[in-house]
Amino acid sequence: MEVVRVQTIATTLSNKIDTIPFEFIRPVIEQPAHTTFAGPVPEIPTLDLSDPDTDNLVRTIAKTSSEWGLFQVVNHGVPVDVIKRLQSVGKEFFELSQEEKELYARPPNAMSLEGYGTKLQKEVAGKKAWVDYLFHNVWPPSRNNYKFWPKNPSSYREANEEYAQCLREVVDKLLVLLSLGLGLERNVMREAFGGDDLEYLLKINYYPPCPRPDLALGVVPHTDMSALTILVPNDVPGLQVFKDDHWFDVNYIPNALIVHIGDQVEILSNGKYKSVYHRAIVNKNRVRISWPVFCSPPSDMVVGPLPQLVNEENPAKYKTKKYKDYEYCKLNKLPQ
Ligand SMILES: O=C(O)CCC(=O)C(=O)O
Repeated sequence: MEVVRVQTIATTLSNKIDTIPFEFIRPVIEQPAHTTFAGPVPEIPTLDLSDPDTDNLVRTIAKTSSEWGLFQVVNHGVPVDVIKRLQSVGKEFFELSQEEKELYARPPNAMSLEGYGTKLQKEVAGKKAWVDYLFHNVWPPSRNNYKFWPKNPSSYREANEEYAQCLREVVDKLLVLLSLGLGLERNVMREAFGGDDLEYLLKINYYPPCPRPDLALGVVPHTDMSALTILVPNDVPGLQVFKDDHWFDVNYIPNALIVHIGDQVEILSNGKYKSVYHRAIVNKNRVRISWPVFCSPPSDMVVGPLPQLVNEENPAKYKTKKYKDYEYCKLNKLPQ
């Protein structure tokens, strides 16, 4: 069965004002217009990785990872040009003809998430999100399936490989700071997630302009099943985070990396760090694009609360299981 992409629907609607198909209209309790916090947004911490005061970095990352589960990173060492190239080739891919994009379509019922236009989870009441995707692994090279990497533009592969290389250094630094923030040795988290075998899955979210952004959602509320997710958006805001019963906008900081604490870090830390509950809203006039990279343990890696963090007063709050079993339950909405 042919799937109609949101980008195609948006183009067809562009001459009509103020209408979107019924299946994109969220129930009132989910609609951004009714649920976005309207007052001054409390500041979500920013981590300056060039800060020579490691104790300060550790304190900041531990506090924001416990309170928000999200922070932005500046002076992270990923050159601006590398980010710009990643964004430029991704945008060019989505501007190709529909026919050319479909060459990379995720095969129906595939086990892997990789491919174009995929829908990750079944939604309640048949509702749809206002977004198209491209997913493919970017690290380690042995996990890359280049049939899902666009050949056009021709620099797509180089730009993505370059970005993945740079990101590895940032992720390693963040895992050290997160370990120190729990009073652990510096390499504990990195090793617990597989060390050099940590896997990086890139997703490009393409949110076309939406005639009724007040009624639709780009990505529905969720936490990430990864250990960490590192995201770069284009300059159109849209990411929102849920805290203290409110949906807050995450502000756009040019060239910053947005870091989500994922479920595996929450589990490993036995709940000290929080996996961030978040969603994405869409824009009336402008295309929003985001590039999250989900950094996850290899599928056979067993993850559970670290024994160093569990005792009689603090019993384990989560099951210990293989990452692939966690992923299966999460994708199929089964209890963990
Ligand atoms: O686009 C964004 O800012 C958020 C994307 C996201 O949460 C996701 O793709 O899982």
